[in-house]
Amino acid sequence: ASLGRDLRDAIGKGELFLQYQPKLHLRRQVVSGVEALIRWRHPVRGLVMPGDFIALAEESQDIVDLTVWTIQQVIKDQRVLAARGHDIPVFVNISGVLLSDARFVRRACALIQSSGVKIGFEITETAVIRDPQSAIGHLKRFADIGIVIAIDDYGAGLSSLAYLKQLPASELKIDKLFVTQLTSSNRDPLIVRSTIDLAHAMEMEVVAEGVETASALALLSVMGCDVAQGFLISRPIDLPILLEFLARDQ
Ligand code: G
Ligand code: G
Ligand code: NA
Ligand code: MN
Repeated sequence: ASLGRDLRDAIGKGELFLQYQPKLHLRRQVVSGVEALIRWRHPVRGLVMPGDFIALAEESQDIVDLTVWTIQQVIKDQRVLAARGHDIPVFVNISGVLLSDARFVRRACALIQSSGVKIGFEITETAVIRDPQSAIGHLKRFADIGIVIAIDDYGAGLSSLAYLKQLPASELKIDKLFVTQLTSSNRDPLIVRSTIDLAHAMEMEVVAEGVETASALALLSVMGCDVAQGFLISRPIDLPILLEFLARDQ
């Protein structure tokens, strides 16, 4: 059987689940948000990672139901976090195809607005370039109802400063491509520092992804990076483990 066909049933069968990766605020030394990452417990193939099924879901339109399910799950889980005293935004990755889908935008806004929970969306610039007018308009609607917009994988895809300056984003995530070898590369530190300066000039917070070493974390702090995410801080983890991690963190 094909993975794509199985995916259609996976949501109803409860085979999808979320893990959460903390985002550490460097000056405040607190977890200021978490990113939700989807996984699929396939009955035959075992654990399937999003890299192996998100593209299929985008082709088949199953991405709509998958993302609505993710938002609903995140709303439940964010309430659990808030009840334990961790009222921090949970970020959902939003596929580019959904940014020009007016029906999805209405559903997502309705769910999130009525929930009252803190949610962010991570979107790539490549997604915006596909249909800029529509994407930028929809992102403004998200931002207007309090959804935090983060630009994901900055520097790794199709990028245009002409669009970047129009996006209602408050967070810029530097791609891990520039971060994982930060302290052993000649050019990565130059790229990271100039990206931090650019983001700050546009009044955005900067998140470095792919922070794997203490030396990278130290250099990012010196460079004025605001938030760090990566295996050094924590791998993506299940909600109960996240709650333990946050309890230790206080
Ligand atoms: O967790 P992992 O490193 O395997 O994630 C791989 C990719 O899958 C990342 O690019 C991430 O943005 C994407 N991804 C994870 N969860 C979701 C999701 O819920 N929706 C979408 N569209 N992409 C996701
Ligand atoms: O495209 P996106 O940025 O959403 O991808 C997130 C992916 O990056 C997740 O699959 C996650 O498992 C992975 N990831 C998170 N932290 C690290 C890290 O420190 N190093 C590497 N190599 N990958 C990471
Ligand atoms: Na992401
Ligand atoms: Mn990313």
